[in-house]
Amino acid sequence: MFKLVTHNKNKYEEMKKIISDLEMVSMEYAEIQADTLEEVIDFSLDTLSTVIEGNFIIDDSGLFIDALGGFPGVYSAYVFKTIGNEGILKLMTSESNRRAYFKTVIGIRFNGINYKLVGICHGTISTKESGNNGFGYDPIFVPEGYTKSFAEMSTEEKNKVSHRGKAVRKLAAFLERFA
Ligand code: ITT
Repeated sequence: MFKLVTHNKNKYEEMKKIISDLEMVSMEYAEIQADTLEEVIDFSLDTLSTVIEGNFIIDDSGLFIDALGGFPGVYSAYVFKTIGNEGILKLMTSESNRRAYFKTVIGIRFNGINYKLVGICHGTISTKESGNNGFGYDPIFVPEGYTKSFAEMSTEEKNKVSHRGKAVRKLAAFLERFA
């Protein structure tokens, strides 16, 4: 069993579909303020290693919107809690460039060493929310090559193209080889 440290059950459920050998350690931990997800991951792996025994993984993700200079990016959790999807759609009113991408960085603490795996999914911000599946920004994000949002997809369908799905498949290969 490999430990995923998160307080976000949705992340765990998506990952568990790809790596069944995953255990959720439910913990909300403070993150540093930094310019990149990678820096946040490095810091979190180091601090968590003082309280979590043995090997574990974490996931830090964000939505990067072109027209907003990459916002909400590393602030995705806070922005979702405060202005939410409605607020993002308002900021995007009358914006014709709707390109955006989701990025997941998976941090692995393995035998005392930090590793990072990245997954990116390009797409667009829709003009209204649609769908009830998934979580977070899923109702307003339409992945490239699709006409429906992540929230209108099953977990399996989302995993096929999503940032997290891509990063978790790399994690599966890592674990198969080294764990
Ligand atoms: P942790 O305990 O794992 O940190 P979190 O929810 O705080 O859980 P993040 O720090 O990675 O997670 O915050 C990213 C935010 O971006 C998160 O709160 C979601 O609202 C959103 N998000 C992340 N992945 C997403 C996805 O696959 N689809 C939609 N929204 C997502």
